[in-house]
Amino acid sequence: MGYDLYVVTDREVGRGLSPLEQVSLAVAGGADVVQLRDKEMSTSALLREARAVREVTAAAGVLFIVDDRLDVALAAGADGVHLGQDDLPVRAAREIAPPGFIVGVSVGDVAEARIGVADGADYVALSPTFSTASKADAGPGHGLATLRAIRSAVSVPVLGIGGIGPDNVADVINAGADGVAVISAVVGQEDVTAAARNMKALVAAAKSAPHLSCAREKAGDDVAF
Ligand code: TZP
Ligand code: MG
Repeated sequence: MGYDLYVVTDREVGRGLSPLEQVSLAVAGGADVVQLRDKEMSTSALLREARAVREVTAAAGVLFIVDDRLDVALAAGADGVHLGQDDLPVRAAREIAPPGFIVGVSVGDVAEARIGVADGADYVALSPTFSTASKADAGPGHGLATLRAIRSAVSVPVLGIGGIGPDNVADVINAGADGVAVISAVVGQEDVTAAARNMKALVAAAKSAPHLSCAREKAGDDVAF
């Protein structure tokens, strides 16, 4: 299963849609992975939402990741957890999680990516790839050169997250990303399903275009394509 289009829920950006509604609409548009990310809900409410998201994603064969909360992810039967640099350490999550459980980690540079993978991360996300208004403390974007460097440094899937939309998604794939994780480009759009379908098609097009395939092979070089 791929990571081409990884959709993250957000209460504010999602224009009043519940996380479950955001997930359902994104899944209808072909999201490959969904992440339940909600920092406001009580733990019991988050678990209820996660269990409902689990049903929708299981029926569609879509990977389900919970942000931050390994306990909620395990209790809901999610496929994995996504951890930041200040969250439960990847190594600790790996020790608790059952075999096959996905542990993803946000990284800001090559060193963090290498450590994440050494500690057992199944994928890394360059966070933020570009600057974004969707995460208050995201800081400035690390850019495509860092993405290329991470791509050549680790062998697990690499995602871009932060500031990615229809206009720059091909650049991110071209720099060697296996997929893109987005909030506003999908759940912030009026037609969430159509936005997901469009982003997914743009990722697929970038991956299949011959000159971009060539660029992907060379990702990691300091060459401008
Ligand atoms: N982590 C790093 S940037 C970000 C998260 C959750 C926000 C991404 O939102 P958008 O709207 O796709 O820039
Ligand atoms: Mg976190």
